[in-house]
Amino acid sequence: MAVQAASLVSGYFSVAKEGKPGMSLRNTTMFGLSLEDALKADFSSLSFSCKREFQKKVCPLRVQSVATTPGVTKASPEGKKTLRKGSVIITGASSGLGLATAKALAETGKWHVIMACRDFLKAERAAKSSGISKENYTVMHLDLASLDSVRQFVDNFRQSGRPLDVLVCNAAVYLPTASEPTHTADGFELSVGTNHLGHFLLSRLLLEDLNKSDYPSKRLIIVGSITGNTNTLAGNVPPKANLGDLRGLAGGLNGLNTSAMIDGGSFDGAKAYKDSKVCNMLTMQEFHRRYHEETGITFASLYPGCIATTGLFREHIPLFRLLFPPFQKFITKGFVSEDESGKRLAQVVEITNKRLWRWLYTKKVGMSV
Ligand code: NDP
Ligand code: PMR
Repeated sequence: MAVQAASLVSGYFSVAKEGKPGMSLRNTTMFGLSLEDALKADFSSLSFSCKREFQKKVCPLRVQSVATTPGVTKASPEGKKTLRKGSVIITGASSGLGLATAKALAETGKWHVIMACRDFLKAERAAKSSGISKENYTVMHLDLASLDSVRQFVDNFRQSGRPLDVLVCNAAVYLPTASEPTHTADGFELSVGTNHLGHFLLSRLLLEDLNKSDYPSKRLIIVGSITGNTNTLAGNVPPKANLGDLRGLAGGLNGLNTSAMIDGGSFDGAKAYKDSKVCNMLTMQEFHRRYHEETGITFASLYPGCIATTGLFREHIPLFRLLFPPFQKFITKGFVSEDESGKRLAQVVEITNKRLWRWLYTKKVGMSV
C-alpha cells in the first residue's frame, strides 16, 4: 500500500469510527453541498462512520440465508453435481487487461462474461476479433464517468436476470500529460471520478447482487497498481501517491472552488491516477473489513504486472510510448504481455484451491489485499 497514503486514509477510516478526530461526511461536509447533491448520498458510505445509516437508507445490504438456485448443483445424468456457468462482470473489457481476462475466462467455457464498456461497438468488435464465442459474453453499456450511467447499468444488469458471481473493476483512465483537469458528468476530476468513484458506486450497488450469488466463491476484485505503493521502487517515482487529509475530496474534487486533487494540491494527472489506485486498494481493504464475514464475499485487489503495451498510455507522449515497453522488458523486468496479465487476473477470478490462492496472493500477482 502507499504507506503514507494508506496510513492517513486507513487512519481516517478507523479514526472516524472510533470517534477520534477524523473526517466524516455528516459532520464535516466532506463532499461539500454540490457533490453531496450529485451523489444523492450514495457515497455517504465513503465516510465510513455512517455505515448503519447508509445501509438503511441507500443500499440495504441484505444478508440472506444461503440461496438455492437450482443451476448451481444440477444433477447430471450420471448423478454427479455440476456447476452452472459462473457469471462475471468485467468493466473496461474492450481492450488491454480487461479484454485479455474476458478471453481467458470465456475460453474455459465455465464463465459467461458481461463486458461492461463505454463503447458498445468497440467492445463487440474486440470480443469478435479476440475469438470469444457469442454464447460466452454479453456487452452491456457502462460509462464509469457518469454516476447515472452506473445506476442505469445496474438496473439493466438486474433486468437481464443473470446472477452475479464475480465483479472485476478493471477500467481506468490515465492522463499524465493533461495540464488542466477534465471532469466526469458529475463534475469530479476524471481519473479519480472514473477509476475510483465510478467503481465505488458500482461495487456498492452490486454488493447486494453478489451477496445473493449461490456460486461456491463470490468475489469482488479491483485492479490496483504498484505505482500507488510507495513502499516499492516504482511507487517512489514522482509524483507519488498521497491522499493527504482528503481535503480536495471533501471539497468536491471539481477544481473550481477547490482542488481537483484528493489531497487538495495542484492538479497533476499522473498523481491523480496513482491516488485513484490507492483508493481502489483501500476500498477493498475496507469492504473486506466490513462485509467479508457477513456475506462470505472475497474482496481483493491485484497488480497484474506492467502491461506496457496497452491503451492506458494513449495520452502519454510518443517518446514514452516508444521507450516504455523495452524499459520495462529489459531494465525493470516488470513487463508482462496482455495475454499473461489476462491469465493472471482470470486466475484470481476463478481459482478455488485455497493453497493456490494463498500462493498467488503472496507470490505471483502481488495481490495487495
Ligand atoms: P486499457 O486502456 O487498455 O483499458 C482500460 C479500459 O477502461 C478500456 O477498455 C477503456 O475503454 C475503459 N474505460 C476507460 N474509461 C471508461 C469509462 N468512463 N467507462 C467505462 N470504461 C472505461 O488499459 P489497461 O488494460 O492497461 O488497464 C486496465 C487496468 O489495469 C486499469 O485499472 C489499470 O489501472 C490497471 N493497470 C495497468 C497497468 C499497465 O501496465 N497497463 C499496470 C497496473 C495496473 P475504451 O476501450 O472505450 O477506451
Ligand atoms: Mg515505472 C521495478 C521497477 C519498476 C516497475 C515494476 C515499474 C512499473 N516502474 C519501475 C521503475 C521505474 N519507473 C523507474 C526507475 C522509473 C524512472 C525512470 C520509472 C518511470 C515511470 C514512468 C514515467 N514508470 C512509469 C511511468 C509512467 O508513466 C507509468 C505510470 O506511472 O503510470 C501510472 C509507469 C509505470 N511503471 C510501472 C508500471 C506498472 C507503470 C504503469 C502503472 C499503471 O499502469 O498503473
